Amino acid sequence: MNDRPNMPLPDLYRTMRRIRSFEERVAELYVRNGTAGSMLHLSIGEEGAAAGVCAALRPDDSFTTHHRSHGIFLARGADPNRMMAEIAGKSDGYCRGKGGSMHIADMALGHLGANAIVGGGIPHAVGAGLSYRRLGSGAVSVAFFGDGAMQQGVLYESMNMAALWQLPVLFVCVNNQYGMGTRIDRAAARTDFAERAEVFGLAAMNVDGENVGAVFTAAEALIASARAGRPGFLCVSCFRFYGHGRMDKSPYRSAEEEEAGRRRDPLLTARNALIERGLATTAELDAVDAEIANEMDATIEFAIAAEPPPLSAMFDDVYAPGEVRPEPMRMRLERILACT
Ligand SMILES: Cc1ncc(C[n+]2csc(CCOP(=O)(O)OP(=O)(O)O)c2C)c(N)n1
Ligand SMILES: [Mg+2]
Repeated sequence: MNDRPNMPLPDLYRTMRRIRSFEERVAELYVRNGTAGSMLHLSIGEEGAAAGVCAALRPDDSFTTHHRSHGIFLARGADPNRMMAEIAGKSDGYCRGKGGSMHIADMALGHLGANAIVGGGIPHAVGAGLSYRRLGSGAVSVAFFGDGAMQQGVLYESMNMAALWQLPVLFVCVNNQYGMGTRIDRAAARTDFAERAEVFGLAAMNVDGENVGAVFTAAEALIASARAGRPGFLCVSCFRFYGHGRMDKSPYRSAEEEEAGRRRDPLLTARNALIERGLATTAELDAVDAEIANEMDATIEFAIAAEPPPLSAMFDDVYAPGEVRPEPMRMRLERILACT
């Protein structure tokens, strides 16, 4: 664990606990048939990446994420009620229930959008970086993505452009070792990702996501560098504790691999470090966990009680005001049937 005096380890622990607790309730909502759609990607085991990087951001910074992103937005300060409502497809959600788990966005907190296309959000962060540079705003944009995106051409175009134009951008690869059922060493010829980013001229680091303090320290340095005009790349290695999505029982991983992976638990490691350093007692940390469990329990009730968006609002916020909206399916069918 890192020893920097300004490292907010108790806060980082709290953020990670809030993410895990929230994700456990997302799984519960799914089992209770309360989620909109079946595609849910939990980030349990990956909390160190979200908490460590987001703690190093400024309020005016922005970010884009991949599809496994509830934790990143929570670490940024998202309201868990509004997030759970979005996952449940309710109108109290961040995108009025129309984005769902994989398409949450919120300009107020600088969330430029989660994206279900592997690598899809990366160039958006570069675009944001370009605008910050031209406006001289001093802000940084972060692109979060999985190791699957390391094999996508769009990442390399984006890294090149960011390096060439010296944009305030940080690329963060959350390397959970798998893209669905494919282990990284079956998809990548070389798995040292910082080495790849370095040749583009980025300031690049690999860090162990089990150690949230190390993630924070690395992110802080790389974000400062990006702000000063040298973009960065951070690869955070971690283990996805559960399947790719809620339907995936990970048949491609052995019980031994799962057990060893789950021992790399960033929460447990931070908890032990807090106790060893005398920064918190077991009882205090148990109280933090219990308080967070209560807060997150309430998100399920909030999401279930919230209203779904009315059918009449289907195209609101989807089409620009004044734009011609598509003819509703029923009217279209009636028109076609009337002609026959
Ligand atoms: C361009 C593209 N190709 C394939 C898919 C299907 N797909 C969805 S998630 C995923 C795996 C992504 O793995 P990774 O980037 O490592 O993220 P993780 O799920 O591990 O968090 C794939 C192949 C997709 N969404 N987009
Ligand atoms: Mg992955």
